[in-house]
Amino acid sequence: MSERISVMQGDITRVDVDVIVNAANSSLMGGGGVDGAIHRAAGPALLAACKQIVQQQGECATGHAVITEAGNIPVKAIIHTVGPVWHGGERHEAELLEQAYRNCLDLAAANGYRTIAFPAISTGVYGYPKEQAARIAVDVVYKYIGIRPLPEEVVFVCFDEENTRIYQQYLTQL
Ligand code: AR6
Repeated sequence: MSERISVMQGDITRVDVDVIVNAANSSLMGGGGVDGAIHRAAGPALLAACKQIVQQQGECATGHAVITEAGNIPVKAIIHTVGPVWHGGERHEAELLEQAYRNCLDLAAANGYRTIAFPAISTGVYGYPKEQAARIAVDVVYKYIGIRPLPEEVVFVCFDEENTRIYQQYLTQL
């Protein structure tokens, strides 16, 4: 089963999968980091789609996820989730991060997508300790795909070397 999970270093907007995940904020109006990169690559159609969602159902709460078109990025869809801001670990951060990953996997599966790429949610601006975040990401995905057919393949796309090394280390332990 662990052959269904892989790690690579790079830019998530350039990965060949059905759906990519964005580490967004609750406003869904874009931002820095991976969110900025995705909005830049996708173009204005993505912002318009996000605005429509916020108009219809309000902002996206921490741990929740929504799905949109992908604009100019050559994937089928983008799933936007909001990871927790790290406050020291006493504010349900782990639970919220697990929830974020699980909701993304649910949305991908519900839409029939076979391959999904995740960034290291919350480990940039939101300050989640990288080792702890990687363990949660890998554990949630491993358990999820262990009992479900979809998504068939999950790619963790790390931007920095530190996260790449951490993820590789956890994956070899599976
Ligand atoms: N591809 C893959 N990963 C990336 C890319 C990229 N192109 N660019 C950065 N990363 P962050 P967060 C990595 O800060 O911590 C935004 O402003 C980065 O190295 O993007 O969840 C949102 O609007 C890090 O490991 O997201 C929110 O306000 C990881 O992506 C806030 O940041 C996550 O870093 C969300 O903070």
